[in-house]
Amino acid sequence: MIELLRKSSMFNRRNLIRAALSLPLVHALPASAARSTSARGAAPDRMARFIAAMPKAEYHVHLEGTLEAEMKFVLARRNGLALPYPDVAAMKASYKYHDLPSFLAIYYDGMKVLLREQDFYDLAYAYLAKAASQNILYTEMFFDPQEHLKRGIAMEAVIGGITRARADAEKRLGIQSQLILCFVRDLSADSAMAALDAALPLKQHLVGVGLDSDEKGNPPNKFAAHFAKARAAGLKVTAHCDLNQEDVLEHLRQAIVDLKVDRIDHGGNILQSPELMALARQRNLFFTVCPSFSGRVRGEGQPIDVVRGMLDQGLNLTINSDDPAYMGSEYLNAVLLSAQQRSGLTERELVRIERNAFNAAWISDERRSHFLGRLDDFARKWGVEA
Ligand code: ES4
Ligand code: ZN
Repeated sequence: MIELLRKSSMFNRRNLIRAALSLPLVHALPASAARSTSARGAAPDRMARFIAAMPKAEYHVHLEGTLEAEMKFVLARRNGLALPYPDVAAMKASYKYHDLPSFLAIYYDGMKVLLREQDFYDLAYAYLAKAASQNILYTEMFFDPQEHLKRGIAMEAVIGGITRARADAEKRLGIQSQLILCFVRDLSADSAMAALDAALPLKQHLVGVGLDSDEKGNPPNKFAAHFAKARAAGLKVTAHCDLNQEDVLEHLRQAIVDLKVDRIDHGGNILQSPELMALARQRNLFFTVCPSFSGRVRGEGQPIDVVRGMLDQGLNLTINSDDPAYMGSEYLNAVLLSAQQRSGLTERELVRIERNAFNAAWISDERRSHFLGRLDDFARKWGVEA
């Protein structure tokens, strides 16, 4: 269990000493983020305990979206930067968005405190420690290097810090992870290619490339050459098809048919296309759904619940936390519990979702069997039939 902070100020002696010693900033996480789901409420019920104890995997988490306000203050101070908010509460109160662009503006502004290799280390280690504390055995994490290159930070510092944190987290906490470089789709195609070229010498630290940020006017095909080059270098390919975006069905079609991606991030609007659903089933495609950000497809009639809809349509969905620091500091256990309540998930369906998650991993068959075995043991112990 992660120790809770006793002082409200993040600039207490302990944190300053920790920063000076370059120790992980995991203890700088807010109490709400550090508390496990099972600790919520006086008498945690079986479902919360079930979700907390279940072996899990996560694929749709933007590392920069795990940058908690508390850590922003620590890093800003360490890097001699001023923040436009007097304290953590005021900063968190500013996290108000109503759509993807208004969310992204806050998210990109927030990451400006990340300057040095150690900052990327601290960011990644804090997320991995949080994930390990929630029984996440394995995660593939996104990062947005173009935003950091723009601020003059070297790709080696970004990937180097995250890679060092991954190694330490595996050694100390047992959590395994890989890294996915995302192209920021609303920047130019040249900027994305420059990022890919800067990253390819470090490709042994990456498992794949992805596509995120503002979708309007930025279809997957804009990145056909980038995806082809990444594939030729041995990397996997995934793409966001965020919910209810302009031309989202065409974006899904391009991703699935033209680019033949290995996975889809979000993708809930596929429920509006029987043809694309048939293709996704045929291809055994996995979807990384984030119900905190995009739980319902808006169509002609009643909004459709994505989690329930995908399960009932026999699509392979996984459930993920996306940008937890900007979504009420809700990490995977809390996200799963909300989804369980909202979408009426049974324990059996929750196990099916995590089985999907281990099947979605870009890992060897041996590692996959090991993780699936852990999940089977869990299901047996809790009396849930496979
Ligand atoms: C994102 Cl939810 C979402 N969609 C697209 N791009 C993103 N970057 C961070 N979170
Ligand atoms: Zn995302």
